[in-house]
Amino acid sequence: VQVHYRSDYKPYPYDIKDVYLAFDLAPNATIVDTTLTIQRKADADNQAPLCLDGVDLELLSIAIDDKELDQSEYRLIEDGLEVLNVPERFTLTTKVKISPDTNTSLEGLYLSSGKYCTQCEAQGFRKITFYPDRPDVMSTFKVRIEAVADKFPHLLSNGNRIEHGEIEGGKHYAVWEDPFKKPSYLFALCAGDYDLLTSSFTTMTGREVRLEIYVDKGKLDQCHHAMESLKKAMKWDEEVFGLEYDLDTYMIVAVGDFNMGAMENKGLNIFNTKYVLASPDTATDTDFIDVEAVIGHEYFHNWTGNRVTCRDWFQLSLKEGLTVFRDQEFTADQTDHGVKRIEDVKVIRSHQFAEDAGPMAHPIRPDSYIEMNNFYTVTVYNKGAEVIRMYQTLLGRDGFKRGLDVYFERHDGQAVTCEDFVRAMEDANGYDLQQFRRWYSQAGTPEVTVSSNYDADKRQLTLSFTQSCRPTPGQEDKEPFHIPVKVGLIDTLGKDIELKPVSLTDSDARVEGDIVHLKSAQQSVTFDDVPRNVIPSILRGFSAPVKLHYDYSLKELIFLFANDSDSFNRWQAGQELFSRVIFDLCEQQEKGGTLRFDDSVVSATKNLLDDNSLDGQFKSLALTIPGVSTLLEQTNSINIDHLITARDFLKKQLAEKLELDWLLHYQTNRHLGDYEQDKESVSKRALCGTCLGYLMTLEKDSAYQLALKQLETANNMTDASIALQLIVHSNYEQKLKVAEDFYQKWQSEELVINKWLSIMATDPSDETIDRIESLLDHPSFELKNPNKVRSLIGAFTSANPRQFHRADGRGYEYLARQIKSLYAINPQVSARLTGAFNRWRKFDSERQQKMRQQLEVILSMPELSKDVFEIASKALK
Ligand code: BAL
Ligand code: ZN
Repeated sequence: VQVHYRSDYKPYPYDIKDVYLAFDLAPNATIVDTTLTIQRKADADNQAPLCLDGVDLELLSIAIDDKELDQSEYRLIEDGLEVLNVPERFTLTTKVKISPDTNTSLEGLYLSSGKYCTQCEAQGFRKITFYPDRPDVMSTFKVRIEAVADKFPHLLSNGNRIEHGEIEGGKHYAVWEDPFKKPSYLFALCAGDYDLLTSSFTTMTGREVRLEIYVDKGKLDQCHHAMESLKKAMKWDEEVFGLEYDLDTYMIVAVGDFNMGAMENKGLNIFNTKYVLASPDTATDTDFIDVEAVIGHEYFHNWTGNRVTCRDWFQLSLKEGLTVFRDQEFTADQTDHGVKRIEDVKVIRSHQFAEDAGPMAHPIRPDSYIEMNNFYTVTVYNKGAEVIRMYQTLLGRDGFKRGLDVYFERHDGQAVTCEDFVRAMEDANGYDLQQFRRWYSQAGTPEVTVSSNYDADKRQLTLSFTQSCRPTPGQEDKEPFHIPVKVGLIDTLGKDIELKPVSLTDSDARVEGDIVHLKSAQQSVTFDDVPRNVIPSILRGFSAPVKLHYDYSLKELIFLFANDSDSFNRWQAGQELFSRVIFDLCEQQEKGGTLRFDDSVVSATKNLLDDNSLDGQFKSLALTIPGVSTLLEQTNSINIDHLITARDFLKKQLAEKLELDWLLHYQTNRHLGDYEQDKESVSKRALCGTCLGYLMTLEKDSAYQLALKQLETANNMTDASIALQLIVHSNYEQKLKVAEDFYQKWQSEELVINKWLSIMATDPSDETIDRIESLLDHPSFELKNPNKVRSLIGAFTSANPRQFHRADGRGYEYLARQIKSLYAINPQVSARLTGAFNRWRKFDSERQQKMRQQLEVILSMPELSKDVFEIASKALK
């Protein structure tokens, strides 16, 4: 296998001045005629061969300046084509045949559910035609599409439609021109019979943009939220960043078979239906927010990704980290900043920290890859967004904005690097980001340990910090990071005191406002005028993506849980409190004896539940015990049975001891009138779900009846799906009947059935593995559909720790079997699933051995895709 290295970058020796593509669409024999106007770059070697990428293409003809090449003049090589001795300026025409109907990888051009669709990022364009398929080759595209008119009334590509008409034999055509230069990964084509929702948006300079959303027939009533979200995103980007849309039309096409969430192709976004379709009946409150966020994300890419793109794929975080940050800010502005921050950090803690600690650990700007698709990761995306957020923390909102302005001024229309971004931030602000650059080059989660020392005579509090970062594959030693740590000091009444830092020595950390700048392995800061018994609140707002260690007493955590003015740290205090109880219960199990924990944890929980000043969504988050994957990241090795038992024990005890409280809050927040979607209603539904979740652990008939009633009377999918989940995950006798009724009711709504599949797959009971085995043959399941695979198999491996990690190894065997069925069909999705084995070293020796065995089984599969090979082989290294 070939490993690609960032350090090997070389500019492409030719400019592709323009591209003309003509598609004659047919399921097994689509013909693609390509004409490229090519010019050798002034500084390129005049002997440089013309190298084009191409995969699964049948070459029918090739010509230079209309002269057909004979076979001695070019060479078909693995995954490409080489033409030697080309002139300085020429046109290259190629004709290839491809088969969209049999393309199950969902990369390149594929036909699914009777519609043609493309996915070209990262390297799918090479499955369409021979081309330098790399992001630094930018060109203007003109595209002609021809197809049978009745089956494919809509023929779409990027930019503006400049021509269309009928042709003989029941066919028609359309010609599209995109005036903006773009790399091949932003090319898109869609053809099919859709329903269309149109609207328009007037930009800040008064231009009228036509907005179009294309969906499967019959789904029009489910796209209004997406349309409203698009308008909000367009407005928000103008207001917050001064960025305006640049084409006359913005199109979104929703497809059911899609590897990613969505794709930002210039002027023609292609979306997974999951992030377009939403109605209260079929989508949860979370789905509504996710749709808005992903619509925003793809829209924001028009500037951060399309107008300024990546020089090479190692720079992916340049566009993704930045765009995730932008979509996070957008959602926060539409919803609630505190709640949004907690939700984003949960992803970092449960998934990104796991990636940093495993065999696939990589910096946000990776140094090498075997398969680029494996690097669309939580590290590149979400940690990348945390790095962008730190710029804003260091430079302030205005400084960050100034940096972005310089970035766009300098690089509009270019393919650039993360280094270019750092320089723009530095130059715009006169700020030294030399050490900050280590966030781009070093993998792993930094750990910050803090201790405090109070000098009563001087009324001074000193915080001493150390930072370190464990080795990751290929990076043994790490240099200190520049870490902005936001701190507060809270007095005994629960109020923040004013921070008065005293500078003692040069080695002290610099303090600016409430930010302590850690730059060395060990540093301290001292604050003046500090009363007795002040409690530090550290890493407020999760100001850096690090693990923080501070030895709080139980009492201090409870105090922070009740008082911290920083809502993130208030939530965090509760999470740490629950985690501490759980790990303590694990130790008790090691020793034997009855399990117990301090009553103060119960009263802290009750106090939070009863706090009328708090929003229901915050309460719901604060009262949710950390999940198993988050807990796993807090320890190096674990007895998974003990961990799950401890977590269940804590939840059940809190349920029992506060039974009347959960019930009271459930009843007072339960809304029985018409469905509303305002913030208050969403908050109430969230809190009700949490309360019902506690009550259901009691395994009482009264709780079952409550959940059943909620399911029966629900006038929205939020209430229905949580009730269904709680019933299916309980020991309620009739649960399978309830599940079957739900299936019958919703079988025609694919996205609802995907929720149903996930709920079935995450039932912690021992029968689940047999059930999900038979669900593979269920009419609702389809191995070729990534959403189904993720809903059933992905949910089982990532959200059913009890059954996936069964001591008998059947969970692991199940996964390996599914990978075997899938890797030839869809390499990308199979590789994602394989990642479920990444943390095998954390478990007991029997489980380790069983997981390793399955990884070996996977590696021995014939003609294994390089996607899966990379994940499985790195896991075993
Ligand atoms: N560029 C791939 C999909 C996304 O991040 O928007
Ligand atoms: Zn993106």
